[in-house]
Amino acid sequence: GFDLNQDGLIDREEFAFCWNRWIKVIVRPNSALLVIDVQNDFISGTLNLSQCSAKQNGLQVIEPINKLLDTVNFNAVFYSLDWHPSNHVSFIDNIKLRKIHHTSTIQPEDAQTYDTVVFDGDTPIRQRLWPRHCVQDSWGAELHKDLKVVDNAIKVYKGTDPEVDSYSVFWDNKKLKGTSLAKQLEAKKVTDVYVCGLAYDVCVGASAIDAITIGYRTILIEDCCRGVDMDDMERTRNTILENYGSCVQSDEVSPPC
Ligand code: VGL
Ligand code: ZN
Repeated sequence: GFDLNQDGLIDREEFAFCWNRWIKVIVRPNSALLVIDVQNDFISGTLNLSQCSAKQNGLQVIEPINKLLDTVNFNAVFYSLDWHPSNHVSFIDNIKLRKIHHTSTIQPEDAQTYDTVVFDGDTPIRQRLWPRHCVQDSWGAELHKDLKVVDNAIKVYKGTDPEVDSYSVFWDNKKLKGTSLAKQLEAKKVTDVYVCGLAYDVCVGASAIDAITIGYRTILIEDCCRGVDMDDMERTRNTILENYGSCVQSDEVSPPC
C-alpha cells in the first residue's frame, strides 16, 4: 500500500514513481524484441547445440522467429552477436594462457570442454570453457542466412573483451561494462522486452534476467529458443518466473495495441 502524508494524501514523490514505473507502462507500452545470437556456430558450427547435452537443433528457431517478425509489430528489433577476439578467455584452447584460482577443483591440464573453472583476477570468476566459437568476422559469427533481418534492425555486439565473457546482451559477466542496449531501450521508451534465440540457458536467459533487473516487463518466447542443457533450461525458466518475468509460446504474443 501507499504511505500517506499528514493530510491523508499519497506522497507526491511516491506517486511520481508509480506513475513513471507502472501507469505509463500500461497506458503507453513500447515493445522491443531481442533476437539473441542466432549465429552459424551455434547452429551448424563449432558450438553446435546438437553436440551439447540437450542435443537441440538451433536451426529450429529460425522459422518461428521469422514468423514472429512477420506477424507482430515490435517497436524495435535488436539482434545480438557473440563476437569474440581470437584470444578470448572462454575458448578451451586458450586455457594455457590463463591462471586458474586455487579454489578451482580443475587444473588447466585437466580441463575439458564444457567444464567450469575459476579464473584468477581482481575478483576470481567462474568460467565455462567452450569450443572456439563466434570469432569476429568469421563465418561462424555471422547471423544464419535464413534469419529475417528487419529494416531498422539494431545489431549489438558482445564478448569483445578478451579477458571477460559476456552472456547477457546488457552487461559482461563481471558487470564491469555495459553494451549500448540499455541506453537505446531507454531512448525508445521501451517498456516491454521480448527475448528469444540461442542459447536458452546461456545468453537468452542471462539477457532476460538482466532485463527484469533493470525493470522491464520481460517475456521469454520459449518456442523461439533452443538450449545447451535441459536442467539449466529448467533452472533458467524457474528463475525468470520467480522474478515475475513470463515464459510464453510465440502464438501467445499479440501485437501491442
Ligand atoms: C553462448 C556459449 C558461449 C550463447 C555464447 O550465445 O548462448 N553460449 N557463448
Ligand atoms: Zn561466446
